[in-house]
Amino acid sequence: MKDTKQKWFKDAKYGLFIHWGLYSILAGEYKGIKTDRIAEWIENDLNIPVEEYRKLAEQFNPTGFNADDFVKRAKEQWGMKYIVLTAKHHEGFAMYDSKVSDFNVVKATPYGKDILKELQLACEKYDVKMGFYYSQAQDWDDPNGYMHRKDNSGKDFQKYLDEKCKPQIKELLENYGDICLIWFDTPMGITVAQTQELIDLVKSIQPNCLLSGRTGNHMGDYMTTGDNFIPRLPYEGDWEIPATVNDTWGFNKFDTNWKKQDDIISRLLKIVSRGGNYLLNVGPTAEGTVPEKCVEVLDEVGKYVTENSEAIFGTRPLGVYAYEIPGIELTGRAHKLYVHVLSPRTRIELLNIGNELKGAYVLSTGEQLEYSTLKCCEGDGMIEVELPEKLRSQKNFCVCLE
Ligand code: JFZ
Repeated sequence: MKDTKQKWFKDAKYGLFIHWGLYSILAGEYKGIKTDRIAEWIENDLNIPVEEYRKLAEQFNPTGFNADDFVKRAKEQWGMKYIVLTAKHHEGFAMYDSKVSDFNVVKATPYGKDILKELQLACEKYDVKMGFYYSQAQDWDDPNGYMHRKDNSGKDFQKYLDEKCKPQIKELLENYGDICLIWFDTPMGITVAQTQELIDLVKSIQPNCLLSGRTGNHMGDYMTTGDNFIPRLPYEGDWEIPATVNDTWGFNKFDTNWKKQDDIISRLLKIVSRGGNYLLNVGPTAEGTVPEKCVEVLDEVGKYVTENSEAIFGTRPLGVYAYEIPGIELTGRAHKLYVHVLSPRTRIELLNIGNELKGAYVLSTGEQLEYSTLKCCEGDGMIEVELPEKLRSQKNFCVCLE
């Protein structure tokens, strides 16, 4: 079991993942050929020569990006507590001012500004925690970086670690304020000793910086589940689910399979009730904006999250999964059970969660509700909350039981 021993992580519940890089320019298509996989993998999947891929940097000019708006929206409108940007994805391109490699946003693009720095300043202004994603093993740009499903023989992986990976991580930890976590990813081919080198480096600079479950060899600080995976039962310890709103991470102009707001709300609550954090991704366009449809969904989810924040943030996992009541999700903290009503109903019936109740009310308005309890035997029983007429046709509200 992994324990971060960090309250912020246990309380955070909902964060924003941002996959953004040169792949956002291609947006799922290269020379008329569409990729049938996730968009940020296009270089690897369509075998784009490194020299050609590098040239994309000359087109990267996201003038529509405004870090301040972005972070403000994530915090105030979407209700998210932390942000994780791809500082370097598998493509090897740094979204910050790196002295280690010129293949970075400041040196190689007409934009010329340090995106991570802009994000850091906005995160500090709005009091949002910032972390970054860093692909520690795969680097398709570096001659010694790992490449998936390609011939890696003859590469000097340690050289890549020593000359690019570690120096870049050092830069990132020294120049961008407090980093809440590093999202290392897909530790292909990395040994226990090499993983330890990375961990030692990170902790020597920022001892409180957490490391994702994909740091390698089960040596991260918390567990990272498979993408979009919702466990049936609570997991022990601290964990996080990386997830998409559509089916890709990096922007793909052909992927319009946006999950519905109700689906995202229900996923978030299932994850929260089982003790995890939901790291939900947006893939900005090459212009630096988030697709309108995606914003609409996140805005709607955000309304629920901000109206019912007490029932989400700082809650602790429940052990009542026998109660998979259709249309209801439960979250809780000491002496409070939050009943999230996600489809219309006339009453809430809960079996075997105890029978002592001090009150029942609509969380967002404080409106008191009629309830009754039934005692079968000691410690057993039923709670019934009758919903008033006007609430019976409604969904997406939360009832607090004290
Ligand atoms: C990785 C990346 O390759 C991908 O581009 C994206 O960044 C995503 C968040 O992470 O892909 C993975 C890695 C591990 C699993 C799934 C996708 N997994 O263990 O299920």
